[in-house]
Amino acid sequence: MNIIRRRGWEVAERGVTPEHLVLNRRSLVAGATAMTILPPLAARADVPVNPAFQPGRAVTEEKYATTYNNYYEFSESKNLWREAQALKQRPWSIRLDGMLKQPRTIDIDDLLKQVSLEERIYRHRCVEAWAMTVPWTGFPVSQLLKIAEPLGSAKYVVFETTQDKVMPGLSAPFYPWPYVEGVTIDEAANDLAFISTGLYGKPLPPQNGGPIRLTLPWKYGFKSAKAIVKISFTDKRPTTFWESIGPSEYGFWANVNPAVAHPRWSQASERLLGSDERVPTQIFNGYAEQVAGLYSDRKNEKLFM
Ligand SMILES: Nc1nc2c(c(=O)[nH]1)N[C@H]1C(S)=C(S)[C@@H](COP(=O)(O)O)O[C@H]1N2
Ligand SMILES: [Mo]
Repeated sequence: MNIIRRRGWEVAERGVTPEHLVLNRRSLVAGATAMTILPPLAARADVPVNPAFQPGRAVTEEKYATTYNNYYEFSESKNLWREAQALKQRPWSIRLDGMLKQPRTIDIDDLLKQVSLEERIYRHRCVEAWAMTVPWTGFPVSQLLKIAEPLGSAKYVVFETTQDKVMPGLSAPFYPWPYVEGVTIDEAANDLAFISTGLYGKPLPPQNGGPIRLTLPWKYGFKSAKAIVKISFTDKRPTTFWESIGPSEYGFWANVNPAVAHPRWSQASERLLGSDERVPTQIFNGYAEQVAGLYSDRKNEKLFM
């Protein structure tokens, strides 16, 4: 007989309940103890699940999403999660800078008190053609815009990743650190644009970009900058990290499109983490209804790579 030792909070009926419901219920129970020892607002288990975001496919098992990562500050390999634990998640502050009413530095926990957290299940599509489906906790970027109060003349929001001594990749030559990503203000204001502070009902693990990262599910994953320490507003399009390394391979817009191949491989399908199943890739990663309108007046731009 197979004897399974369960921790107190694990639910027994896992086999008959859809995976994401199990995850939510489990984290609800786990939350009671987690809240007393963890930062209070990062990913409380009692945040409402937003039912508007149905991923249309199974949620990826947590162990795959948290052990197969892209995070070049740590390593070029996918197996960096252990090393990433060295990145201290508190204290953590974020510089709000550039074309906004009042440049300032804000503590992450002060920021989290000013937003309403929710959980959303999003599809994620890496430009390398692997994909996952995960429940993020966080808040829409539009709430950040309200707090930051950019000037009417600002056209872009730029997100910058921390540069910490525990990140061995920073000493690798060639890469133009810090990791910088950006979107237009109207993209940032779209309801899909999200700032994540949690994953699977828990505080966002360092390897996934904890304590705070961008999550743009209709764009290739490299647009979603991790471990954000600076958010600035500008009227000039920023040169983003991957774009400056290879502009023909990783453009500024980077919207998912199965019909536009990467110079070195097709983007027609993707491999789901965990099952390794190959499924067709969808235009805007399946979020065209929400975001296609952002691009109707931008036909002259290289929108898809
Ligand atoms: N700072 C930083 N952010 C980053 C990256 C990185 O190397 N450094 N990799 C990007 C890429 S290519 C992807 S696919 C996603 C991966 O997120 P995940 O590891 O949580 O799945 O993070 C993005 N954000
Ligand atoms: Mo990626």
